[in-house]
Order: sequence, then structure tokens, then C-alpha cells
Amino acid sequence: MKHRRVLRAAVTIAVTGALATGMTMVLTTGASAGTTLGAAAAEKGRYFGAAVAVNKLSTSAYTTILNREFNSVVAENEMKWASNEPQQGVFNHSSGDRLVSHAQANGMSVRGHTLLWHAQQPGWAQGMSGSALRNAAINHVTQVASHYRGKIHSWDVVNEAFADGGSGGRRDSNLQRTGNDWIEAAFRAARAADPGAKLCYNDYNTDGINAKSTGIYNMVRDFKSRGVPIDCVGFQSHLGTSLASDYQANLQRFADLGVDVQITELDVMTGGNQANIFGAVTRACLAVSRCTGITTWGVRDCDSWRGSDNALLFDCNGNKKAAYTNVLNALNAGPGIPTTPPTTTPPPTDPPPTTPPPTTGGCSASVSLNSWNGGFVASVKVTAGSAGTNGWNVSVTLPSGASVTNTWSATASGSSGTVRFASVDYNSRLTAGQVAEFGFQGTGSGAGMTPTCTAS
Ligand code: 9MR
Repeated sequence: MKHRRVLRAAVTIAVTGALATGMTMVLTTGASAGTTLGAAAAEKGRYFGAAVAVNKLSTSAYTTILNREFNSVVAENEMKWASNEPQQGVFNHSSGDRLVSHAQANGMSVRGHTLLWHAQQPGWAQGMSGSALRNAAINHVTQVASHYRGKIHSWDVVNEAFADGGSGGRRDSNLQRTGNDWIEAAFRAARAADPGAKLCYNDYNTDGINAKSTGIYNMVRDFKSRGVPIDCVGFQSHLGTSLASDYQANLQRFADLGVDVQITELDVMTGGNQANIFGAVTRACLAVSRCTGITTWGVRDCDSWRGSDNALLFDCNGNKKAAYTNVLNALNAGPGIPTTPPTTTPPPTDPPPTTPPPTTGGCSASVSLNSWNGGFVASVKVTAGSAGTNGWNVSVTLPSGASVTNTWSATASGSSGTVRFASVDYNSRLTAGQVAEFGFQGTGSGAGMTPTCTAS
């Protein structure tokens, strides 16, 4: 006991001294070696996750490893568009919910994969185009992200939207043909629906500095400069028999743009180099302070989409492979996440609200718009005045021809002309200056809407 008190005092002095001098403290001292992937990663401020086939959660050989080793999960297929919106407007979240419950019961965080992707779309969406598809896609983002609000650590908002090869440009797809702004529209809708989730762009063949990763880098830089809400970039890292020498440098250049980076679908071709590559990827992540976690794309070799590549950390009998040992050792040897962010990181820059918050009674509302040809998503911020609120109403007059098609975090009366949005249970009561957010999606143009707020 006495020892612990002395140690704590020493640590306090060290931390205080470091903060006073503006030094970056790294949390490595005092950490014991983790004996599982999840525990070792957690000691370094990271998660270590696995992609899960939800129907395997009833196989005990599978869940024994999952629950022992991993502290993050992602659905391998069950949160994809074809799975959870099989008919337009008809959502089925049962498998995704099952995974979230399993994660919550076992102290794991959840990555969401994926809101929009050119592949694994339901048949009805594959046949759509133009503003009908754009509206359906944004509605999908809104509905799914709202369903899981507060439960997802990071969402792959958009997956694999860049082309392979040397162009560095976008991949052709039905979504891309709705207009180049489809990606930012998706990110804005996801932010409005789940403000607490980190929003990621995720892709493959980006495991080094190359034309494709540079195309994505330029998009992220552009998004940051214009206030498009992006928080992270996922590097799938489906790897072969070698690792690009600039793997870490590539992660770092993204981190330097002010986004987190995550290794999201790691698996490596079997063979002499497999264990070394797994170790090197882990070291690279830990060397980048904004690399917040690693996910392997499956648990055992036989669970992998790569079949005979034996690409994972556990063999088909559930035994730990040499690659496992290398990853665990790399996690235990690596640095922790600094307690002060690097000074090179600019703060996130979301667009400024259209009206300033009030300083007196009542409430005020401001709207930010994400529009495309034929539709829009409006995110509305309600700020309570000095008296706080027991409830609030926001009125918005829509331009002629526009109508509201769905609303979240408020109840709408009417759908065209002047529409009134009333607070709901969980956001009615605001203290002075407190902000609530709600949103709605509409067809037509939402330009020029000026919300008015009344409080009760
Ligand atoms: O592992 C997934 C496999 O079971 C599916 O059949 C396949 C369908 O396209 O998707 C696999 O997961 C992919 C992931 O969603 C996105 N990146 C590539 C992954 C491997 O193909």
C-alpha cells in the first residue's frame, strides 16, 4: 500500500512536470505485459479487434478465442446495405444488434462496417441512379447510423470508393455517378445521425504511399479544409508476402492531416514472412500516435475469406500461431498513446453555424445544409438561452417544392411549407447554453431556410 502511494506521488510529479513544460508524456511506465491481444493493446491506449461472422457466436470454440483475445469487433457482413435494408425502407438490424449485444456484454467496442459501398448493395439499390439513388443512400446512412447511435466506436461511412491502378481517382459506381459529392454527403448525414461515432473512410491497396493512397490523402485534406466531418481513415491491409517500406510513413502522413488511422481488415498471406509482417504492421501502428487500433479480418484461419491463405493469427484448431506471438510482443514493446496531442495536429473544423447562440432566455436554432441535386439533409442545432428549456419547438419554412421525408431526434408536424419540429423525451430539457441537435432529410432544395426556436 505504502509503496503504491509513493509510486503514485512520483507519477503525479512526473506528469505535472511534463505538462508544465509542454512535453509529450507517453504512457508506458508501470504497464505490465498484456497476456492477450486486447489487454496488451488496451495498455497502449488502443483496441485489438476481429471481424465476426455473427452466426459463429454460437460456436464455443470460436467465442472462447474471441472473448479472450479481442476487445473490439466488426461485423464481417451483417451491417452491410444488402443485409440490413433488404427492401427499400425495410430495415433488419437483428444480426447487427446481436453482435452489439455480444460486444456490450463482453466489454468490447464496435466498429461499424459499412454504410455505403459499391458492393453488397441490395438488388433494389443496384438498379437505381441519380437523385433517387442519392436520396436512398443518404436515407440508409441516416437510418442505420441512427439505429446504432451511441454504440459504435467508428463507422466505415464509405468503403472502397477509389480506383485501383495509377489514376488516383474515384472508382466508377452507381453511387459515384450520383455526383462526386456523394462521399461528403454521406459523412455529413452520418455525423448528424450519430455525433459520437468516429467517421472513417476505409479502403484497400493503400498500404504504402502510392497513387491510390495519395488520391485518398488529397480527399481527406480537402475534407478537413472545408469542414466535412471526417475523423479517421481505415487501412484494410489485406497483405501478401511483403510489406511496403513506407507503410508507417503512409499512416503518419494521414495522421498529420488531423485524422486518426486504424488498421481495419488485417490478414497476411501465409509463408515464411507472415509472422514478420504481422509484427511489422503492429509496430508501425504503435509508432503512430494517432493509430488507435488494429482489426484482423476474422479469428481463425478457417474463418477467413482468404481460404487456403491461412492468413490470420489462430490456426483452424484455435492454436496461437507464430504471427500471434509477434503481434503480442510488438504490442507489449510499443509506446502508448501520448497524453497530449502532437502540436502539428489542427483541431477539427466543422462549418460554423449560420446564427450565433443566444445569451438570453428562450432558445435559438441554426441550420447547416448538405445538399445535392434533388435533395438535402439539414442538421439543426438548438441552443438554450439563459433560462434553459423544458421543451422546444423549431419552425422552418421550406422553399416551395421541398418536403421533409424523414426526421431524427425531433418530431415533425407537417412535411412542406412551414414545418414544426418538437423536442423529444431525451432532448427536451436543456440547461442554459446547452445544445441539442436534430436533423431532417428532404427532397427538393433546402436553400435559404431560417429556423426560429421557441422554448417552454
Ligand atoms: O469477408 C467478407 C466476405 O465474407 C464477403 O463475401 C465479401 C463480399 O464482398 O466481403 C468480405 O469482406 C470485405 C470487406 O467487407 C471490405 N473489404 C474487403 C473484404 C474482403 O473481401
